[in-house]
Amino acid sequence: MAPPDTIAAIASASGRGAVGVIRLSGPEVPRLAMAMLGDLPAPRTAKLARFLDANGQSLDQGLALYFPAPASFTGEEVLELQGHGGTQVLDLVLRRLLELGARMARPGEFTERAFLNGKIDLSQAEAIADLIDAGSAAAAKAAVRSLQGDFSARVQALKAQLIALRIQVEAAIDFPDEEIDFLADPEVIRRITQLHNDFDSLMLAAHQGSLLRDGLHVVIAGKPNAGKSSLLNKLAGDEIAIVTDTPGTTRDLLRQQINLDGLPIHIVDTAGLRTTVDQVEAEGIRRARSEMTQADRVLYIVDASASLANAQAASADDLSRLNPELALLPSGVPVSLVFNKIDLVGGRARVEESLTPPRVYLSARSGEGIDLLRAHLKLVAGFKEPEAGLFVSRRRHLEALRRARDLSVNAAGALSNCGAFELFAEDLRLAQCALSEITGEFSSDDLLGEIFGNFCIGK
Ligand SMILES: Nc1nc2c(ncn2[C@@H]2O[C@H](COP(=O)(O)OP(=O)(O)O)[C@@H](O)[C@H]2O)c(=O)[nH]1
Ligand SMILES: [Mg+2]
Repeated sequence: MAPPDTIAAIASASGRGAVGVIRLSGPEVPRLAMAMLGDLPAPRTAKLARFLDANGQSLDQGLALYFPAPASFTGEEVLELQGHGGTQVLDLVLRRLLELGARMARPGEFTERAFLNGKIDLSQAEAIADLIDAGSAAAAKAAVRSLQGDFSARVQALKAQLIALRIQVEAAIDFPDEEIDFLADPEVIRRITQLHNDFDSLMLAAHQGSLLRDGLHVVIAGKPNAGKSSLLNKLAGDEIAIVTDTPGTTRDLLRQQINLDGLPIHIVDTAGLRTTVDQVEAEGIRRARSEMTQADRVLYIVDASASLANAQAASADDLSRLNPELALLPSGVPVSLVFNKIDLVGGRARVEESLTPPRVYLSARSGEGIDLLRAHLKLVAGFKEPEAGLFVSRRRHLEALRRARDLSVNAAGALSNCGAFELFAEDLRLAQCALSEITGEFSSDDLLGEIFGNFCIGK
């Protein structure tokens, strides 16, 4: 492989700021520092320096920090220049560095180099992006924990358990005389049980961690005038959607993100479902439907005052007779029924979790029952109040964990049903590979490109 080149980027946010940071990483750093500063600063010591142009004139002055390889963020030679945070002055310094032979860094390239040089594993690299993008304090705290390696450590612990079991069974394959002992060994049974318990608890924690990051995608649907846009506004605490009593007001999809005690909820308000000759409205309805297929949950709003004389007593049959659109909701997407406008029928705000689908009775106008809907959303997401020790994780991690867990359950089955040692060992090996995908010991270039491509430049 060709030796890495030296990359440079403005690492601070774009725009005007008190301080602007330029970062450099690669083997050419000492030469570039000499040219730019006239001197190589002492390692890991802040040095006040002038940043020079080709003629030795000052472009700026600020602090220079030099981190010799391998004790740096990327594991390479690193120089950080902290100058004034104006767009022009930062550009001038950056341009001079490019002139001297540095190359503009791609998004996430510093972090990618840190990963490739073994400074952090892949889930830690992802945690850096998650920390920067965190939408709530809880998500930020969880991302820091992942960055510090809490999640990786739990994955590594599972891997160690898999390896210990493999060693034991492979010994039994090599020394067939001991087979009988192995199967009856209470230690092996105990280890398998322990492994499955640990998988379950890590998956539970990872699920919470991915909720913190990705949240719940909720689509509000229903007939025109049921109060969908009013509900969006109430949940968001703002007048985001236009509310009128003219049916068919909402046509475009309206998106809004709210935060329920750390759980991000991505809400989409949609055009009311009905048959229409209006082309624009019809397109809105088509988009509403397609949005629903991707939702984690559809809130189907029923106007309790119009659709049903007595919403409280409505049976499932009444409901589907009066709301034929209900049958058209995409299958496989969980639905909650929201009976709105209870203020008009003198109803009481409440929630019925045990019905299928569950029902919430509220008034989007008065706000009565909105707290019940919020609690309902947290419940259906399986979200608990963020506890200490939570870490952030991604869908990709959950999938890999699920695959590894299923393989280890298979393995145990193969062992207890037919004493198939080879199958057992092979399934455990595959489970181990699945876990390695999380930390990045096995990862395709495509995956790396996707992960680091979503970073900001300079990170
Ligand atoms: N009394 C009452 N009126 C409501 C309630 N929610 C919405 N409305 C009214 O119903 C009409 C339609 O509301 P809107 O939110 O635009 O419905 P959408 O077409 O489903 O988006 C408006 O006049 C709202 O003020 C409610 O809870 N109680
Ligand atoms: Mg609307």
